[in-house]
Amino acid sequence: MTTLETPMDAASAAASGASATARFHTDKSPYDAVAGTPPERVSDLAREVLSAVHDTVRRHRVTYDEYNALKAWLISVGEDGEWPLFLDVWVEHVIEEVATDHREGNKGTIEGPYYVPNSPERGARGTIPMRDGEQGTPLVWNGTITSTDGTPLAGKVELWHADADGFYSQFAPNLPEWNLRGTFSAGPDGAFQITTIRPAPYQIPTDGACGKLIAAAGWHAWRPAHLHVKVSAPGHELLTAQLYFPGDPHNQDDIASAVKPELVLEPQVHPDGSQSVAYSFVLDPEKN
Ligand code: MBD
Ligand code: FE
Repeated sequence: MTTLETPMDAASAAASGASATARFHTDKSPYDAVAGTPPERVSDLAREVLSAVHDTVRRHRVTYDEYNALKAWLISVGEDGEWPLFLDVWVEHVIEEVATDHREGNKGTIEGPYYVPNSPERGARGTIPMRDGEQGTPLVWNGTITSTDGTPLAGKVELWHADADGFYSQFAPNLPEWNLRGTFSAGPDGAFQITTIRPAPYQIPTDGACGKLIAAAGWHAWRPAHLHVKVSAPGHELLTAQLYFPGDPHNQDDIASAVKPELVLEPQVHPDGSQSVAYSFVLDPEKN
């Protein structure tokens, strides 16, 4: 893929936001998939969202000063490139819930703003791209991909995650392009083994518009440490998920509301300090 032309001299909300917005625009037009939406549906959705806003204004007697602050803040969400961040943190979890509530296979969760397709291929057993001396606890992950009927699937696991400082390559400065991003292809037995490091808990940028809302509301900005995956196989529904680590305090109060008990790993700690974990995926056949 093409390198995103975004200045990133320092890890700032505007820089990671601009990268996430640029990344979103490199995907095919999001409008194409909804080109056939009837006006009645557009009207219903827009009306109901606006009614919810009107009700809130009436119930809380929202003032002109508050209305002007809202305008300024909404403008700054765009200026900081933080619409992907805002939507994925505070809205996507319900979209995902509705989109996947028919599934019998693995639970999934939100994608978030930092996925990049076509990460380097590492085969069925391999190490994710990382720097020499990459900080963080080594983690070896064994798993399989099967269909809901137990058939092994020669599927793919795309894995991406933050480093030990909580930074994602291509969205924070001074990281190799594909750091901690890799694609693993299971063999006919459905088995894969991935070597990586444990990521750190992740604080969403505090110096942009989303951070301003969090501070003004007295919330916190943390997500628990997590591994992002997309798991795919021919004839099966794409699974987008995140995996979490036990004991992370933010498993209880994730700012993005994306933790599910089925997605919490049970790693084993070895005498040398490294860790290993087993976690497998069951994919739902596509229905047509
Ligand atoms: C992340 O790393 C993330 O996974 C989500 C959902 C939002 C912001 C940053
Ligand atoms: Fe993330």
